[in-house]
Amino acid sequence: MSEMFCYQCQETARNTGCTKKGVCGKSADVAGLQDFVIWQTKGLSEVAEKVKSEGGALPENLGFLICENLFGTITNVDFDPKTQEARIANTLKVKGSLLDSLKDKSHLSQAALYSNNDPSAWAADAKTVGVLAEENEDLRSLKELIVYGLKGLAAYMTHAMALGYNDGEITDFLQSTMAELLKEKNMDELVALTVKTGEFGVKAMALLDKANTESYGNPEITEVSLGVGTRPGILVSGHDLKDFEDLLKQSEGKGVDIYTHGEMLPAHYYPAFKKYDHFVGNYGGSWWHQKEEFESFNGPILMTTNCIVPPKDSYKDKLFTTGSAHYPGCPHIEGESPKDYTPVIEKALQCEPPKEIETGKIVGGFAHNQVLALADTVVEAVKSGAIQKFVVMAGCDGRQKSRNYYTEFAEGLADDTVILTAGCAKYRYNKLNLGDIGGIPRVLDAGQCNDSYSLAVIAMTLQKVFELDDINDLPIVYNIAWYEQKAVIVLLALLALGVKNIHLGPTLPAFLSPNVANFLVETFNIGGITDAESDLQTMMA
Ligand code: SF4
Ligand code: SF3
Repeated sequence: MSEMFCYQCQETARNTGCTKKGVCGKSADVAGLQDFVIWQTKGLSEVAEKVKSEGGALPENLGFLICENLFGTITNVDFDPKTQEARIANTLKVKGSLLDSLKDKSHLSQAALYSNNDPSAWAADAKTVGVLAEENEDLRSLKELIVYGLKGLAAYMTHAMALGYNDGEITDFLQSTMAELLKEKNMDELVALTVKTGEFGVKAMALLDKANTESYGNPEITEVSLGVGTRPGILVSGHDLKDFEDLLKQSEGKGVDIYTHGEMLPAHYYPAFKKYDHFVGNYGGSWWHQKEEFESFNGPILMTTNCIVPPKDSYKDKLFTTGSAHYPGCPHIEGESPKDYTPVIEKALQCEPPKEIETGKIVGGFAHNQVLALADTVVEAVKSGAIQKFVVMAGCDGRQKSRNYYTEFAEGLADDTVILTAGCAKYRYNKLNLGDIGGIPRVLDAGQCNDSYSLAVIAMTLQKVFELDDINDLPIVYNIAWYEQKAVIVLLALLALGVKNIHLGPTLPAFLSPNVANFLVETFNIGGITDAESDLQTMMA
């Protein structure tokens, strides 16, 4: 038996599965503990369903606990065996007290009844409860597709909850679906559950959009500086805007500057953050460049979520994690908002200012409200033929060389096309000078990966304006890059909205069995990618 098995991300070994150590740097121990977290979260969900059926009460924070457990197993979020163990211990505790409250414990699964509190047993027990425990490759494929979608959904819910927004219907769905996955299911039932996961993905992204925009205003067109100032800096990465806001407030007037990295870039687009003079720019590119960029930044880094790359010693003591993000040996900011960021600020004051690695500006802030404010101009440009096509190039970036494809594809697009983007995939082309069409930039960045919701809102609005029956009749091509599980929920959400003909790259997920991949091709006409030149011809025809 292999030491571990994980195939949840695009960079999985040989595009089949990581079996010794993750390509991401995850150890076999942590992989096993994460399998155990998922298994026990299913067990807890099953017990919770049973308590509900008996009319019993559930702890108020159960939805949050399930979200946190799922979030902590997403690629590049939590590399620390200690925190994975703490998640398991807490899950067993909550589950234990729910079990005690049950009148009838018959017909419960092994996951529901498991009660061994000894951490040394978990790694061994994890061997029998991981991905490969489901022997049928098609059932396994669909079950994992659902779990990965739920992981992404849970991450978005965690961010919404941090801003005080919740929706019991969504957390109930998470819980009941995790419980359902312990039951015997046939293909049709799992397909139905997959579709439903996508529908709830739309709801979760809409909720997070509401949370972000009601808390911080609607994103606006914004020029973001890429250069550096003369004061020491703090670099913030990941996706959590609440953490970002707290740090901004606490660091004001302290003699430090705040920069964004990776998926935090869209923080610049929110009106509420523009008032901070010490919020000065974006430093570097997408997540996988961090080893060089975190080193040359000189100051501390705050990782609010994924994507963490195992750090170099040169900045390990300056890499602070918070929330679900953890890395062994890196300092962690504990607690709930407002968290105390004093250690990060103090660390910054001992550091040199960042070393400049580029200069210039990029433009973003084209979320739904801003684009719809420009709707007349956009619609006119489409009607006049100045804009022939939109290309949705949202999703993730990654290390693989083959992702140069996305730069080549963007460069090769005709001058009358506009790229709609969200997520860190944008770093493959957002610094190219692609110009504008009558004042409309040719790259419209809506924000983080969850802001793919904005792209869907824009598409649905255009569908109405042009009075089309089918969203697929719009002049929009979808060429999406994926890496981790948030992209899975974005994909399922787009399918739930009726979007067809999506191209997914740079490779199709290893967790899609040939039959499940065929099903997606036949039902939704999902396709892969080839090379930029050929794809430009076929997709843009
Ligand atoms: Fe491998 Fe990706 Fe799993 Fe990491 S998250 S172990 S790279 S499949
Ligand atoms: Fe990027 Fe990790 Fe997915 Fe949020 S930060 S899109 S890869």
